Amino acid sequence: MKNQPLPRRLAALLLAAAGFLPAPLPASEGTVLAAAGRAPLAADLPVEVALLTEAPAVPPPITRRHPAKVVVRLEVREVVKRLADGVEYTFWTFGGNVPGSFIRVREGDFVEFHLDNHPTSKVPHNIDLHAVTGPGGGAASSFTAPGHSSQFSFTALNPGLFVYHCATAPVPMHIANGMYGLILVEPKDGFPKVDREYYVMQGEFYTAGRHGEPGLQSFDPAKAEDERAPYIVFNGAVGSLVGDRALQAKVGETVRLYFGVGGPNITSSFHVIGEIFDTVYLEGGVHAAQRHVQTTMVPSGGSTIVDFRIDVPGTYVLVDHSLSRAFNKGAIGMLKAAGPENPLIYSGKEVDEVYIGQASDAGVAASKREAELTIAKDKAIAANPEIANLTAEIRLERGKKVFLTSCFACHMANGEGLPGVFPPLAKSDFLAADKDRAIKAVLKGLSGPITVNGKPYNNLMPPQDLSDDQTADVLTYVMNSWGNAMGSVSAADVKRVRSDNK
Ligand code: HEC
Ligand SMILES: [Cu+2]
Repeated sequence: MKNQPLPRRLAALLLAAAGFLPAPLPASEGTVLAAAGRAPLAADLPVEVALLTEAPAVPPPITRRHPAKVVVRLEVREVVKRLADGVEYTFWTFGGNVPGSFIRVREGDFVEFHLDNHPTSKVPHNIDLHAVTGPGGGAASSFTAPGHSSQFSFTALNPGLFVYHCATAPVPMHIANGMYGLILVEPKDGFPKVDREYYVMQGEFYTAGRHGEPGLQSFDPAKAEDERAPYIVFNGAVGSLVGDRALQAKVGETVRLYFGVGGPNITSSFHVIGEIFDTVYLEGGVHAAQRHVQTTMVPSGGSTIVDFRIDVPGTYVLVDHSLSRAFNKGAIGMLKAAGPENPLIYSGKEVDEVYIGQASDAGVAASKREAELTIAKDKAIAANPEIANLTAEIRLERGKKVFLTSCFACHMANGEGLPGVFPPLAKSDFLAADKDRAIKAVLKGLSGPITVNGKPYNNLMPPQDLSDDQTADVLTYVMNSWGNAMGSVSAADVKRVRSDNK
């Protein structure tokens, strides 16, 4: 999804929305109120399903001029994704991405909020929306165990741009893993129209490894306590707004950024290099409180709305102007504006490559080429029979060790299982028939009636807490032991099955 061009993504979302949004109701706010003769009750309100978007897209402005009951469905998912080139992290997300899905409602709307926690989640989560008036902002009513769903409602009394986040203990850890997003409560009469709206959020990641250290990184609680973040980024990853993923605009257009800071700890000195914010809605309030601003301070758990007009073409660079964060930790993004030059305003020359370093076109091209070469190298190594044999042998020995720790208690050291209780892995037709199903059994467990080599089993295998590599190794071992010759499983296979949340 992340790599799809924006317009296509938005178009897909709009199409999806068209299918389930009810036709707009003719009633104006006045008639709804008058018909009821009192403040409208939720039951009187027309019902809408909120259209949620993935950053940097923003749902379209609300055009209705009356309150509605808006149903919001947000799903928490724990997913492994890219944090930087070669670096991965297990993100805890509202909707599958960091930041969480953008929610847009109108002042006075009655919001029926559903929080689903995907069954593959490891821990419970909840949500505290700063737009909610009431203790905990929804947190107490939304505590949701994996595989469960909870519901609460609130009236969006105050317009503005609000942060939402998980508030399950340890709260800083849940937020540091990516559990934050923005909810916009549009004022009754809306905001002034602009040509483009984008969603950007800053947050920091406390990885065990240093910045750039490759591999799957774990959360480091000591670094979080000391606020020593190796990564400070926009939209959940280094480079999520550069190269092909840069924000787009044209000369003469007005752009609005809905910008928030998830934190959990670090305040942003938000700045766009080469632009001046024509209007800043300070702290995400609804008053165009300041004009002609260079840098605006955004607290952790806070937001801002900035509007500016693009006068000359080129690349505008979004940064946290606490600049080590931009140039060393990742807080750098781009807005690319196409259109005719205007030498009266600016005499020209594109932003200097030396200046933006890795985020420049040359840097982005280098990253892409590096990724291609790494794939080519892995292919070349895999194609070398000697290396391939040694790799396979290492993998079998490693897999045997995993088997002897995690599987043999039930499936027995010789893979024969236990009649009627634990099915055999030796010569198992069930195992041979479907590799992905076997991976899934190890990752997510298996229960219910199955038939193995003609014999029925109806028992429960608990999920095995193994890494992608360990899972690949143990299954490869199983598939090549006790007379089995069923091929092999790679870490990439496991990763694919793990992230396939069905
Ligand atoms: C606590 C006991 C237990 C452990 C530990 C266990 N399993 Fe299982 N496994 C089962 C049971 C029970 C079933 C059948 C589940 C059912 O009836 O639906 C099963 C089914 C399977 C199946 C599919 C059926 C077949 O025979 O082909 C595979 C493959 C499998 N296990 C592999 C593994 C591997 C690999 C490990 C170690 C990483 C492992 N299991 C650990 C109990 C266990
Ligand atoms: Cu959480």
